[in-house]
Amino acid sequence: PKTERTFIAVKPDGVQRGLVGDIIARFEKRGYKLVALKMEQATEEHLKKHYADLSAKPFFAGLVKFMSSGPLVAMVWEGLDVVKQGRAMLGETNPLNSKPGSIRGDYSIDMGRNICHGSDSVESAKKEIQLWFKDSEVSNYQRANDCWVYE
Ligand code: DAT
Ligand code: MG
Repeated sequence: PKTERTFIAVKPDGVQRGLVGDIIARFEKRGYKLVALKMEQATEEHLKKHYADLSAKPFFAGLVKFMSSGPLVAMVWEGLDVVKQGRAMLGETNPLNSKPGSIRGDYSIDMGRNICHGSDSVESAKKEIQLWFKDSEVSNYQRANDCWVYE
């Protein structure tokens, strides 16, 4: 359970707005462990795979275009319940429904500029991590302070 992993991305708007450090800091301070990170300008082809479940939606083309419009920061975070907790830390899909204290609730207004992505289930996290990272790009390491994060 402590080794559950989730895929978190700072979208191109979050990168442009200088929010990468803040978003990383929130996961670090919570106690989660960073196991993979890269900056990448993803292709539309890649993003169509990432958002395949949404391909029938009217906003799909615009979403893929926006997500490919600049570099994003892709990450894998590890820890207890990190998929669900990560979603809670991001806030709701619509920033207007996101509570202050969440990333979207603190930094965004518009659904199409909600600055971050997080896997919505353990299953989709597995798929997304495989889509964005090679096995060799994900680090396995022990953190010396884990005994101060987990009982
Ligand atoms: P989330 O990113 O919270 O997992 P999602 O997977 O349903 O939300 O949709 C992916 C992204 O697509 C979302 O972050 C913003 C955009 N989006 C979702 N619903 C939308 C809508 N009704 N209109 C415009 N953009 C939308
Ligand atoms: Mg989603």
